Amino acid sequence: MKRYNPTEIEKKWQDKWEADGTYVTNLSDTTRPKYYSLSMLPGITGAGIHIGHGRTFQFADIKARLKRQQGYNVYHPIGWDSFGLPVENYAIKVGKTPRVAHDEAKAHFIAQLKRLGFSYDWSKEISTADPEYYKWTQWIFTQLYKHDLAYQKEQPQWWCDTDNTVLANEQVEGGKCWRCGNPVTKRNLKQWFFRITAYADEILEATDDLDWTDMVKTMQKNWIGRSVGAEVDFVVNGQDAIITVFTTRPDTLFGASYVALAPEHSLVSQLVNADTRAKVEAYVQAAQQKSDVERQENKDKTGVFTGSYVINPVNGQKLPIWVADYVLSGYGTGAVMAVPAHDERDFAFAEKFDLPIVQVVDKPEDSADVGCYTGEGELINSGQFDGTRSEDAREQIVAWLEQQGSGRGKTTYKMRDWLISRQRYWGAPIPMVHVDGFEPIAVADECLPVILPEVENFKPTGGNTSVLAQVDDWVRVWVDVETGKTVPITEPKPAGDNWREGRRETDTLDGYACSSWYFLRYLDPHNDAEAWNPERIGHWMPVDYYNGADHAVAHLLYSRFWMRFFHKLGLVPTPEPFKRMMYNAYIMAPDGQKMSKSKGNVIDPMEIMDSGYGADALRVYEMFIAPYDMDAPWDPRGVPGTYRFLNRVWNVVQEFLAAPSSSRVHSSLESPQEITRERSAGASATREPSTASVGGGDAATLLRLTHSTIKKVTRDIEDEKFNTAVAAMMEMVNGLYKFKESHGMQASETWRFTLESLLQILAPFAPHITEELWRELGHADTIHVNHWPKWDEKYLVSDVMTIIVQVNGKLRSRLELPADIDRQGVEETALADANVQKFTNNKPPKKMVYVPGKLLNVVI
Ligand code: ANZ
Repeated sequence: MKRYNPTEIEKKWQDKWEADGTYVTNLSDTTRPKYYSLSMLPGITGAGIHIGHGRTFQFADIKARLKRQQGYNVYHPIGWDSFGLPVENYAIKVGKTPRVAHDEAKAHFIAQLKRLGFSYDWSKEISTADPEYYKWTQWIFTQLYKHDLAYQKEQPQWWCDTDNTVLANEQVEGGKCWRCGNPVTKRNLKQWFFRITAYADEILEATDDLDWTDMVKTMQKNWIGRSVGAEVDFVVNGQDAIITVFTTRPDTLFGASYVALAPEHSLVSQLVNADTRAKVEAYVQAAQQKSDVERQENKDKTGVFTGSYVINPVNGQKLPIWVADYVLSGYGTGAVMAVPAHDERDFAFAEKFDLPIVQVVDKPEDSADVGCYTGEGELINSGQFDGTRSEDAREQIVAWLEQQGSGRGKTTYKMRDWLISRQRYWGAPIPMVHVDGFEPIAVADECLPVILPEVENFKPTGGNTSVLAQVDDWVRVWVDVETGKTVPITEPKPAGDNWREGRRETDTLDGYACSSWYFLRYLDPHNDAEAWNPERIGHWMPVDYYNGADHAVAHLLYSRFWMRFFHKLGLVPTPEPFKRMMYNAYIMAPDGQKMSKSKGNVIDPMEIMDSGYGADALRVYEMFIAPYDMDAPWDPRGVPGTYRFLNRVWNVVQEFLAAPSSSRVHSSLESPQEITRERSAGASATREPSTASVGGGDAATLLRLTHSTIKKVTRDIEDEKFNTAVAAMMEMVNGLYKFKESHGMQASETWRFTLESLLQILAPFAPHITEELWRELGHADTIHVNHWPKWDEKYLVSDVMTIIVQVNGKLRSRLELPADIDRQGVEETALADANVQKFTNNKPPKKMVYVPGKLLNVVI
């Protein structure tokens, strides 16, 4: 019998698939239903992928394979997130240019992905650092600029001293840089932003309806952080100044006992007096050393009184104005009205500084809150609003304030505009030109791309610009201030009044910009006249299945923002890019820790495949290891286990091929090989045999097992329950071996149907072995296209029956019994049943009356 040798067959089929273009998609074919399955664009790093990444890629591959086998026109592309910090930092580490370091690392990536047998359409590969690609990233930038969604602003920005660049809010995690983990500081800089906040409401409102992993949806909503409330104006006592606060609880306005300003608030300096000035200034300075996170987490509240007061618009009360660092300058108005009785931070502050605590919302008697009550209730101590429910009072008090001209309804967001410029070399140049006395000028479409110049030394200097600022011939440029057309400075100045000397923008785009639209370019990757053809992508968008294990906030928010923008321009058919988005959990190292190079616990898929187990055994274990959303430690015994399973699949098919043919079925044929020849000449679909082929009830057992497994695996892949799909196939194979032991193996139609179905449902998980065996069974075409078995419910009807048991004519019990149980079996089970025994008291029955399949009456 031939032995299973993955090393031999896997390479063979990978080459054959490539030669045949098995996974190449005809994007213009709109006659079949489409399925667009995508893994998040891989970022290139030196180390290549480990088995955790491999698993993440595999989810979208399996979904693609299922649909391809089901007859869909499936698109499963691959490409590279080539620009950005990770690649540039890697290049610095290995002492090569980013381009060279990237290309070398990419070659290793490709080798890994190909060995793993992913069904990518390699003919449409893209890279975000190719000029043909970033030309269109730049074009999108100019479109955003022309629609007032890209702008420049000077303000304090997050700055990472290690990576020498500014960072977006989304790239600062707990006060630390997302890449290097070092604490960030702030620098005052003029930077480019995308106005994502203009889309905050739209994006937020569409989030609930998305068919996405809940955790990701929640993270998106929290990041946008919409708060509905009001702004209230407090007049400063004795000054011509107003302090506006943002509050989500205007219903508590009568309970305000002080107002607190962020240390950075612009009014602070004018509220101090000779006595307080020095103390306040010292406090403000100290606060600037702390990060927002520290300021918010700090339990011990700090603050200082300014010496001034405001007037509460609802009751004319004088309230002291404090400066406190728990109030953040970047949120709301940077000022709060403090209500210690109903807000915990204000409560802690009031206790510490001995400020009044006035309860204005009655707390329910059963409330467990001590000191401060943050829930809803009836208003008290609130003048004309006493007795009103706090939920209703919010609206009424805002209406009253609006009438008085001292407040208004207001919605705020935690999300800030998207900071997109970077002071680093390795990115798409921002396609803008500066000319004194003019607004920044967008480079004309026909002058794109603005090519990233080659430089000797690309390393960041730590200054406020990228090294591009030193490439004088590139920075200086002739520009038509009207049209944005550009001509190199080394050429003569063109004739005409509009031509000036300008300076190119020297910041580059953050990598996140490049990866916010790649799923559109995939659909039209070689188009050099436009970013994509709207008609063509009209058929293919949205992405049907999107998978990743990272970027739950930034990448998905940015992509949704751009997609909505394109939708408004009429360039895409839907406002949302990803129909179904799944976020998978991590594979941990065998020691239970996160896999990382620094911990030395990374497992390279190549190692496992090279040791002779092959890609299929690895792939099957990657899915079997755990549910997709549960972190799981890698078990070194896992792959040997799935390898044994695949061996059993291999061997049972070999036995079938060697088995004597069942004369009843194929009386005219000699051997399975001949059956095979007949089949491959005809229809490729597996014919369903009649129950008679292996003989009555025996065949029914095989068919039931097969149909129920087809159903389970189909449903499980649809629901991303990949691990239980594998378990079901393992059970099926165990069942086949048991059946074989008791009934023997025959080259029957039933066995053929069973084994071919098994190969078909296993194919997405183990594409190589299934292809090999499928061909051995005589098929001339690939198993991976148009071959998914259908189950027939008729084989799944339950084979149990319900028998009603009476004692002396009264219903006492119901028994679920196998349909083929005989009368004696029914009687014995009934007499042993606890409910029955309660009434028979173990006395032997006088007689028993049995209505077959329905009822047993025990007479005592
Ligand atoms: C009075 C009040 C009474 C508040 C009460 C809460 C409870 P979210 O939900 O996160 O939007 N706040 C406003 N601006 C702030 C800032 N810049 N820094 C720190 N805190 C700020 O929170 C809104 C609430 O946080 C606002 O409502 C305000 O306190 C505070 F019983 O106003 B509240």
